[in-house]
Amino acid sequence: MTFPPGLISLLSRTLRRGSVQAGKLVALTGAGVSQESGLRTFRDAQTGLWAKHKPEDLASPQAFQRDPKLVWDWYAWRREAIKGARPNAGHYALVELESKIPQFTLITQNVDGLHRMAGARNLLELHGNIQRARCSDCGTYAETWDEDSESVPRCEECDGLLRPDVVWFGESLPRDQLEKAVEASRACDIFLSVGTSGVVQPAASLAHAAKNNGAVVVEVNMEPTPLTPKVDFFFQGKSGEVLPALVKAILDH
Ligand code: BV8
Ligand code: ZN
Repeated sequence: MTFPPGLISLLSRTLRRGSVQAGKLVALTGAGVSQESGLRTFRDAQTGLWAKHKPEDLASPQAFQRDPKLVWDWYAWRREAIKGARPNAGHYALVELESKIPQFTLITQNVDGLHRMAGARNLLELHGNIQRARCSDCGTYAETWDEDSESVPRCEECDGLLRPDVVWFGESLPRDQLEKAVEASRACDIFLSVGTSGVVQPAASLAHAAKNNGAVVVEVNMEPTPLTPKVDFFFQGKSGEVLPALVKAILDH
């Protein structure tokens, strides 16, 4: 895969090059990055029992209110699917980039925990993490719970129903994570949008915040998205192939 020389020299300037002031890079990832770890993207059709449900109809406080067991079981099914998943070359390429760029922020919409598993450090999980659960009444985090129980596990503190520690549609994002994400996006020199359909707000607004503040925006995706017409560079392809090639081109520069 070849990249425009202008992009490579720009990207290589963000690396630690002696005392030269390194640039700031932000990477935003979506479900497409996890797809090559065998995980279905959010838009992919669901299978089996879940085929008749749209994710947006299950990932909401209203759905949990209406049928907590159905929603809890959907997340238990997704945790089961994630159990065998391992980070792929795309996750590791971002970790390598982070190790070379002093000011690197990874913002993910994914709730599968694969970036953390790959070794990402400066990571903002905008939509939470499916491996964590908290009480839907008092907010106490639960470290463990009986995954096989016939009913939705309950909080040890107040006996409230546990819920996955993710951000549902109609819920606000964790303030500190969102504030840090907006600040990093506004201040960065390069914004990398990878494997996201750019539909879900407010995450989808981060690339525009970067662009409006003078950043060069690079998109890697299997297909064009609503962001594509606004980016400076668009690479159509699998993130697990494009990202390692991009990192190699920068480090060989
Ligand atoms: C909120 C956790 C304030 C749960 C998720 C404007 C402002 C604020 C809110 C809104 C707004 N407009 C609309 C809203 C409401 C809503 C929203 O955005 N709706 C959409 C549908 C229009 N937003 C919210 O409700 C947010 N809350 O803003 O609070 C508020 C409060 C009250 C009322 C209003 C506002 C909360 C949003 C968070 C929802 N939670 N996840 C769970 O996972 O169960 S979002 C969920 O969907 C995922 O986390 C992910 O972020 C998102 C799916 O997006 P992607 O990651 O992009 O995945 P997708 O499948 O869409 O695309 C994958 C892409 O990868 C594709 O383009 C594909 O081509 C590509 N691809 C596939 N394979 C590969 C690949 N690319 C490269 N390589 C490959 N191998
Ligand atoms: Zn509780």
